[in-house]
Amino acid sequence: MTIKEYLKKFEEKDERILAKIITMVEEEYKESEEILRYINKKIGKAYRIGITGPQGSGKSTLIAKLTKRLLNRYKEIGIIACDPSSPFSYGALLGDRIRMNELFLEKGVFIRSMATRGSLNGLAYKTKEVADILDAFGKEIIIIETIGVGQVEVEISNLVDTTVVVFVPESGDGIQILKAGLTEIGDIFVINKSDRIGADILFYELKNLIEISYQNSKWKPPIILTQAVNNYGIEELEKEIVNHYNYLVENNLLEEKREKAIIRELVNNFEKEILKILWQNEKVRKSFAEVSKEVLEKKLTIEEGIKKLIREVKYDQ
Ligand SMILES: Nc1nc2c(ncn2[C@@H]2O[C@H](COP(=O)(O)OP(=O)(O)O)[C@@H](O)[C@H]2O)c(=O)[nH]1
Ligand SMILES: [Mg+2]
Repeated sequence: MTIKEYLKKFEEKDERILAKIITMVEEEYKESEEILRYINKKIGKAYRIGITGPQGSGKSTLIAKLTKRLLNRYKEIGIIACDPSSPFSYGALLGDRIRMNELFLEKGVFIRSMATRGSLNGLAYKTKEVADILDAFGKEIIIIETIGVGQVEVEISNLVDTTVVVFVPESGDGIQILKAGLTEIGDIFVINKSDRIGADILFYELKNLIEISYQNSKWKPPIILTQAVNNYGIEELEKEIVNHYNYLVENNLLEEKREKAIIRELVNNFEKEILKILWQNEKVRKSFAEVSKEVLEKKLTIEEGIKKLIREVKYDQ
């Protein structure tokens, strides 16, 4: 099949072709650029929700239950699960497969697992692109699951409209991270496994931290106690997601948030490419080797070495 034929079937909502298209982009086939250009004008309709938190906190279970509820209102839902070990196609992520199993049978629900191997931040390498493809395909809601406490939340919050941060009573680390100031990421906080002891204490601890961290923010994130396995609290989670969506729309923040994220993406990728070009340059590499030697031999300080390198890079232009 030619790429044109693929895209035609994509247009006709063929989910097998959707899976194939995702693989082509994920694995950087040569058609990838044409695919991304094709979908570029079709994105922006889907609402994107990020669910992040420690491994085993119940994210997949929550997503399965939430999706069931959302299906009362939406026909097309896409789920991306970033797993640290291996991609779905290799048979890993069995846990997620079992928990989300019932969803596989639901019409309109498309689940994709992505490996995070090799990526630094717990986010799979092409997550944004895959979300864009699902959006262009016609998914109305896209849910992205990522593991992690810390940097990952920052990354995921750049990709989605609403970020849900999940804690469990035993995840003490999470609170430490929050205290370290990485808070203003979550739009909604969830304490899952609230059937366990410690949920109340965690609730008040979180509440205090959020009140401080978000005191200058117009949006005050709610904290929801859930028990995903028992389907408890899911209705409230859905309600709060809708509240956050309404807040963004009523304050004209949705477009702004999305535009900022695109520009951030442009800057990040531009910088990455510039670095690549820089290190591919023979002269730069040669100067760097020379300067390194001089620095090691104490002929230059590190500062002097950098100045010399910058002079040579500039001169090279
Ligand atoms: N006790 C209890 N266990 C839960 C709850 N929600 C999920 N679990 C269990 O926690 C384990 C990890 O769940 P999973 O959804 O795979 O977590 P993930 O790694 O965050 O996606 C599974 O055995 C779930 O059945 C809950 O509310 N209470
Ligand atoms: Mg999971």
